[in-house]
Order: sequence, then C-alpha cells, then structure tokens
Amino acid sequence: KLSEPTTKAHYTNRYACLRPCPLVCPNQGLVKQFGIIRRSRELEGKDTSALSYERTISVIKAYPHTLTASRLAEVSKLPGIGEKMLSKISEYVNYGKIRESQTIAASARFNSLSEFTTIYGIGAATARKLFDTFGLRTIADLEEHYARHEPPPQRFSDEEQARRITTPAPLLSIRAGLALREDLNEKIPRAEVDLMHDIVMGELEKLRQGCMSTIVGGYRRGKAESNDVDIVITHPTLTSGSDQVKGLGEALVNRLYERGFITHVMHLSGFHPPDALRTSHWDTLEKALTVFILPPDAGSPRRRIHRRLDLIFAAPEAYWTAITGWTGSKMFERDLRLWAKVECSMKFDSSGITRRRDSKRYFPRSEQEVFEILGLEWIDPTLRNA
Ligand code: DGT
Ligand code: MG
Repeated sequence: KLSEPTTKAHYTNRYACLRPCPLVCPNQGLVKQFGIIRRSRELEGKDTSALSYERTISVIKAYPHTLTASRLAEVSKLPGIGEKMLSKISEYVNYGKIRESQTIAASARFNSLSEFTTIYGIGAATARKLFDTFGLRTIADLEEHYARHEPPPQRFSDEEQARRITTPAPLLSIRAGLALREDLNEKIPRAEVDLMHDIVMGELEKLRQGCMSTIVGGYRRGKAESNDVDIVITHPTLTSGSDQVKGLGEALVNRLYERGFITHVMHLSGFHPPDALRTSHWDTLEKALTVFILPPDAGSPRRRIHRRLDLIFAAPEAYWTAITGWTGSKMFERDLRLWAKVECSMKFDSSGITRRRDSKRYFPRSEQEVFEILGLEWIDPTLRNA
C-alpha cells in the first residue's frame, strides 16, 4: 500500500507541483507585466534571470488574494520572492504598472525578437543573430533574408536516424514556417481540438483497433484556446523495447500524411536509444511534431488553418506518466522532476518513474498512482497552471 502524501498542496509550497494554480488568477495584470520581463530575459539569453521571473510568476499565479499594499508583508514570505521581486511587486501595487515592463514593451528590439521567434525553427539565439548581425527588423526582412539563405537541413546521427520515425512528409523548413506563420500563430478553440482528435483517432482505428488516447497539454488544463494539440497514444498490447511503439507512430504519421491531414513534420521520435541511461532532461518516448490541416468538408471553419499537432506514442506501462508529463504546465513539470529527485530520490519523466537507489521501475496504472508513488497530493489538471 502506498503511503499518504507527505505534503499538502498549498500556495505557499516551494514546489510548483504542490501549488494548485488556476488558469486565471486574481493578479493577472501583474502576471502580464512580469511576463514581459521574463520573455525579454529569455530572448536576450539571460536564462537564469528568466527562470527566476518564471518562478515568481508561478508563485503569484497560485496566490489566491488580490495583491494590495497590506498584503506585501505576506507576499515577501512566499518562496523565491526576494528583495528585487518584492520591489517590483510593490511598484505594481502602488502604480498599477512596472516601469521596466513598460520600457521593454516599447522597445524595438524586444518587438523584433518577439516577432522573429513566432516562426517555427527560430529560437532566441537565432533571432538575436538576425537582428544584430544581419540587421533585420521585420518579418518582411526575414522573408527576404530566407529567400536567399535557407539554413542547411537538420542533420541526424546514424543512431538518431535509426531511431527516427521515417516518413515521406516534408520537414518544415524555415521558409515553409514563414509561409505558415499566420496560421500557426492562430489559437485553436476547444471544439477544433476535439475535431482534430476525432480525426486522428478515426484514422488510427483503421490501422489498429483498440488504441487509447488522451488530449494533454493546455487543453487538458482547461485552456479555452491552445497553441497546439498534444495527444498521448497507446495500445494495450504494445511491447516496449521492441519497435512496436515506433512502428505504430510511423504508420499513423504516414497514413495522416497520405490522406492529406499532415502537411509537414518538424521533429520525429525521441532521440535517445531505448534503454540508455535515463539521464536526459526529456524522455525516451516516440513523438511526432507535425503540421495538421482539417479536410475541406470537416466542420465549417471559414478557412482551413494549418495547426501544430504533437503525437506522443507510449507503451501501455508508460501511458500514465506520459499523460502526466505532457499535461504541463512547463513549470509544473519542472518542479515535478525536481521534487521527485530531491525529495523522493526518484527520477520522473514521461517514460516512467525510477527509484534511484536500486533502479526499481514503477508502472502506475492511473494518473492518481503517479501522484501517489511520488508522495504528492492529487492536483486536478485544471489546477496545474503553475
Ligand atoms: P499551448 O501553448 O497552448 O500548446 O500550451 P501547452 O501547455 O500545451 O504547451 P506545450 O504544447 O508546449 O507543451 C505541453 C506540455 O508538454 C508542457 O508541459 C511541456 C511538455 N513537453 C513539451 N515538449 C516536450 C517534450 O519534448 N518532452 C516531454 N516529455 N514533454 C514535453
Ligand atoms: Mg500544447
């Protein structure tokens, strides 16, 4: 029998996986202002600072009261809120805004870098290079630049190549990403997420009867609109360690491509050998990050919009950890791993839970069991918006 949770979920907890956190909190204005600073740090490559803003934002999101001057003393005791953060919070409480956030939001550099990184394949470092070295400022500049230089395609090592899901679907190039930019930046309403899921599972059923799936990501946390659709898929008879999981993924991606539902792929498979030392940050699950488009006759969207679709394939014993690991939020996941490591001497990732002492593997049969094994009080997915 598993033990009772060791720590109760509460907004004062140090770990985000122990702070119930709704989608919308009483201090959204402050969250937004801090979000601008956080984003700017990330775009400038100041990752440590970005993370400390992210932690502060997460703590504020879980705080259940509207912030006022009389609450500052209490807020100063919340985890990770130091002098610097507190002074910005009090600036917000007193003036309704934070000067640094205003300055950043008005800066040309911030706006260019933010825009550049909306293109799939352009991260913060590339965006800075385009801005600093090539002097580019607008999307039109980028279009002209990439019409002349397309970066070389992604290279895979032999081992990666062997592990990849193989498909005739084209890799999404930066040029194609630019062309699809407006589509891919449009949010996906819940009804369309459901429709996409139905189509994917309908096609999968024709390949293999009796698969199980869960829509994860922001949708599962209750977001009204998502940036992409994330689906975890398994079949009760799949055997891990063999190529069965990969085979199913490959067959599905290829069927969806042949039938015109998938137009591009951006990334395929987990780039780790099946039972390598599980030291990597992410996991060993098979996944296909793709671009999806509804058929002309499905539903009645005014125009068909290309959507980001992530398919994650798990053996049945990894199904529930995959669901927990892909439900998010990112902060929740980060602290779930940290909690498991520091407080439980366990390793959690989407492909399973391992006890460090003797490498004992756990195979939870529900998401509740994932939480029990890690000694965590259950938190509903809609309260994992840390
Ligand atoms: P959005 O932007 O509306 O899609 O919001 P989310 O929360 O669905 O964000 P998304 O789709 O980037 O990621 C969903 C969750 O999955 C997130 O908590 C992080 C996790 N995740 C993303 N990429 C990977 C990955 O490569 N491996 C694993 N294990 N988890 C990932
Ligand atoms: Mg998502």
